[in-house]
Amino acid sequence: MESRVIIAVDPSPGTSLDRWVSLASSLCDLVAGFKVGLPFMFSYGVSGLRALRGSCDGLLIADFKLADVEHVMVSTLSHVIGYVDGVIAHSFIGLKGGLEGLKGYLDSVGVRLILVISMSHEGSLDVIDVNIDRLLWVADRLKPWGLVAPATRPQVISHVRGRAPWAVILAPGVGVQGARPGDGIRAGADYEIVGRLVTEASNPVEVVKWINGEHARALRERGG
Ligand code: BMP
Repeated sequence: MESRVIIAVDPSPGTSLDRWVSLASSLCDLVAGFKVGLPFMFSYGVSGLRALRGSCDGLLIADFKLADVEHVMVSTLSHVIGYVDGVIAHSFIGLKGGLEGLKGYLDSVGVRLILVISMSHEGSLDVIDVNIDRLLWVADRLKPWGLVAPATRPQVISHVRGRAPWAVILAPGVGVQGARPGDGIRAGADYEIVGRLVTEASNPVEVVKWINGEHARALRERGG
């Protein structure tokens, strides 16, 4: 079975790049890929991203949670676009002058767009989740490759799965944030994003093997 795990690489200050490059090499055959965000970019810059890319040929996702006007998002991404397979943006910025242009740019360079539909923290209920059907409308108009929905609220994943059968669903919140490995997959996600549960483990390889086993069980339980 192909792994459904995407590792979130979120270095705390002072961590060496070598640590992440060797982690990525050691996990490469066991995971679907890796996701980096602003902590990684501020710590190691574009050369760090290039080094991570070189350490594993799995999926590499730039998670800058973009939420700006089109030309600023495109200009931001132009620095990293040669090294990543996917990019995460917020869906609430809407289509005209925002996501339409971003999608056009990413299509032209063969990089996948992933939109945030709901987040794993409680604050997502304040604004984002009460507008979830509108955000799904944005996604439906654009048909990005992927959508983010929280493993911490599996009922939201089921809702997104029902409304967007065409989407690859990525579910964060597994481990430290409270969801158990498999919760997201069981609810209809394709991948679970896992950070500290793996990256702070004394034996990341064993933890990933365990998560892969839980995912296999979740897939059997959901019948797929
Ligand atoms: P951890 O598994 O260590 O809690 O990390 C979660 C990762 O998923 C982080 O990289 C974070 O940016 C990301 N994430 C999240 O936690 N909740 C969301 O709703 C969306 C995310 O991308």
